[in-house]
Amino acid sequence: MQPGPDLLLAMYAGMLRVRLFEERVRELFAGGRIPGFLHTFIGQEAIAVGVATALRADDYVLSTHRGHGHLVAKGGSLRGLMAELYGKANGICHGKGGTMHIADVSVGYLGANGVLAAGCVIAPGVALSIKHRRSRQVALTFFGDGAANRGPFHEGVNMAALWRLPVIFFCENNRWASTTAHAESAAGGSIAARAAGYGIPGQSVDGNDVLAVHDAVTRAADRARRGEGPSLIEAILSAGSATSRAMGKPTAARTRWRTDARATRSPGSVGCCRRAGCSTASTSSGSARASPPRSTPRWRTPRPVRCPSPPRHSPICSPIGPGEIDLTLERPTWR
Ligand SMILES: Cc1ncc(C[n+]2csc(CCOP(=O)(O)OP(=O)(O)O)c2C)c(N)n1
Ligand SMILES: [Mg+2]
Repeated sequence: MQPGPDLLLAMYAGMLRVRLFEERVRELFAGGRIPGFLHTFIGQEAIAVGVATALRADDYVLSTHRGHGHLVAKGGSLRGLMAELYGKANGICHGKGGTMHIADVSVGYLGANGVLAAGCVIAPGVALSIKHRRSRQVALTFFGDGAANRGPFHEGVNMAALWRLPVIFFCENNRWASTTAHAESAAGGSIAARAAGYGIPGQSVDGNDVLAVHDAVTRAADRARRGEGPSLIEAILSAGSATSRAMGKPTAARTRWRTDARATRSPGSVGCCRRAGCSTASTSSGSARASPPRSTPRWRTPRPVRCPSPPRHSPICSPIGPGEIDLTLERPTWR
């Protein structure tokens, strides 16, 4: 089914929102203002938005180490996310999670995860709960092409298929796992084709095509809600997405990757956004810089995380509005 103009516009705005947020995060990280490690979502915007717009607001998403875009598209708060990246007390996980451990249960985002393919075995557990509660929700887990070569992928798909659980296994194939090329590390080539071994539907889609992603997830979600079990979707990105790397020092493989004809087709790379009044988006959160750092020292057992109230933007994203983030930068207080 072809989405109407409102949904198309929302998709476009959502992809822009993800891209502009990540561009700002990348700048801040490069400037030493955000601590730790960083895997941005640049170049994979169509996947996050295609998925989020196909799911219900109460469906669950389990993310990867590269999860900012998934959260933003699912309706997560930009302020809360930016504050989390800064390690501030008003971050979505009180500044204790950081980029690879963000979570926001209030929007159905059950968490990023630094352990590759971990979501593949957590999602069947979530789906088992859905099945028991008969809530007709769906649990979608993202994982990378590298993660697809780990055991938990096979364990999770096997169990979900056996018990007909409402899971969507969604592989983001950006053709690289750190410095290892997919073509040189995955037997058989197609990850979607592995579905046949478990007797479930498997489909490859163009990961730069938001409509193709939306369509594939809509069908997989319908099937899951009908009680027919899981599906496997592989979204393939053209010649490597703009960020199939963590930010770090250049290596020979990274240099090779950079010479790929990448990003030219990536959906967030459109040039009209600044004219469209979105220039405030290339900024960091004012509340993040101004708010206090997390108060609990690292070595104490953290208190249970209290989830913030639902953010005001809908899962179908709107462009970043004036005031939502601002241009002012300061040295972060932990330094
Ligand atoms: C179990 C495990 N092994 C190794 C790593 C180190 N590691 C972090 S990212 C990464 C590459 C992941 O590639 P892929 O799954 O394709 O995701 P992408 O980074 O391309 O989005 C590796 C090996 C890890 N985080 N977890
Ligand atoms: Mg990859």
